[in-house]
Amino acid sequence: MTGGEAEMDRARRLVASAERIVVLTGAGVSAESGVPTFRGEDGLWQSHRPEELATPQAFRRDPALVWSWYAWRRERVAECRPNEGHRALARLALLRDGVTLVTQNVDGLHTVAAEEEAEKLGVGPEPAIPWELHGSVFRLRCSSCEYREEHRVPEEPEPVEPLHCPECRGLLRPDVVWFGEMLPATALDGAFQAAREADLALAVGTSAMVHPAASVPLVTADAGGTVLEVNPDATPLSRVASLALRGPAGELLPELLSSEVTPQG
Ligand code: BV8
Ligand code: ZN
Repeated sequence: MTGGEAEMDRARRLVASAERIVVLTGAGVSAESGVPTFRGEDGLWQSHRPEELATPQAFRRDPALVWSWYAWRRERVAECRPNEGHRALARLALLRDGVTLVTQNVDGLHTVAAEEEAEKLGVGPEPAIPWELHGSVFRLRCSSCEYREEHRVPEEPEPVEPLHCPECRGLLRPDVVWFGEMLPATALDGAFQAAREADLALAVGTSAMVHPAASVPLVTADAGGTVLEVNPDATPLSRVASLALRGPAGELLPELLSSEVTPQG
């Protein structure tokens, strides 16, 4: 058995013996779907710095620039499909109790995978719908009142100026969490509750640099649980991980979870 096979074997045994699993995903889980990551060489933030775009100050300073960056990302993501990594995670959550998916991603691909895999299994998608800690580019909210709406990519090209709220005429903005903004309390509580109760945390495709999201696996480790990292590169989480599978999630997750997600029958 090669090193990689021995690691995979150990990782599969960790998953099989876990009672409760919390999974934290980052942009890396969507890389093989063609969604650019943030900090990689083709990352979104090579052309722009996060402070320029993913902050409320940037939106106040130049709403059209920030709006059009998100419109461009929505159009990019709308062409992307869940990959086998998303699907393996969705099937794990649908077929096993005690699995909670948590994502930092705003691309909605875990939810598409949940709905499609649940349809195939003839079950409801709820167990595989992730806590979206940083929101979604496919939802808009008003920057002045509580108004929110789903926002799919329209047929015609998106306007470059932000839309206005039908309730108060305020500027609509992407329903994502910008730097310096609070994370949605329900998602944050759900994620950290699951992390405290988990005996295994999977950290998949995240550079583990953005907090408080990156702390989810740390909470499991602090509570005596095990951390398993799936990432081609090492990250700040690697030091608390008992095991790391160094490679692409789209290949490693189906292999890691195959025995868990083949419908018994
Ligand atoms: C808050 C939404 C407080 C918008 C995003 C100093 C120290 C610690 C913290 C801070 C600090 N200074 C400031 C802070 C707080 C700040 C923060 O953490 N900053 C960091 C950068 C230092 N956090 C915040 O501001 C948060 N809010 O703290 O509020 C507060 C308190 C009281 C009152 C008010 C406020 C809000 C953070 C949310 C920011 N929003 N996104 C948008 O998407 O445009 S963050 C952004 O980064 C994305 O959400 C993304 O998900 C997240 C993390 O990035 P990753 O997902 O990890 O992606 P990345 O490209 O970095 O890495 C990809 C990984 O995948 C790599 O490791 C790569 O190796 C791997 N990979 C590549 N290919 C594959 C792969 N893995 C597997 N398979 C592959 N094929
Ligand atoms: Zn409004």
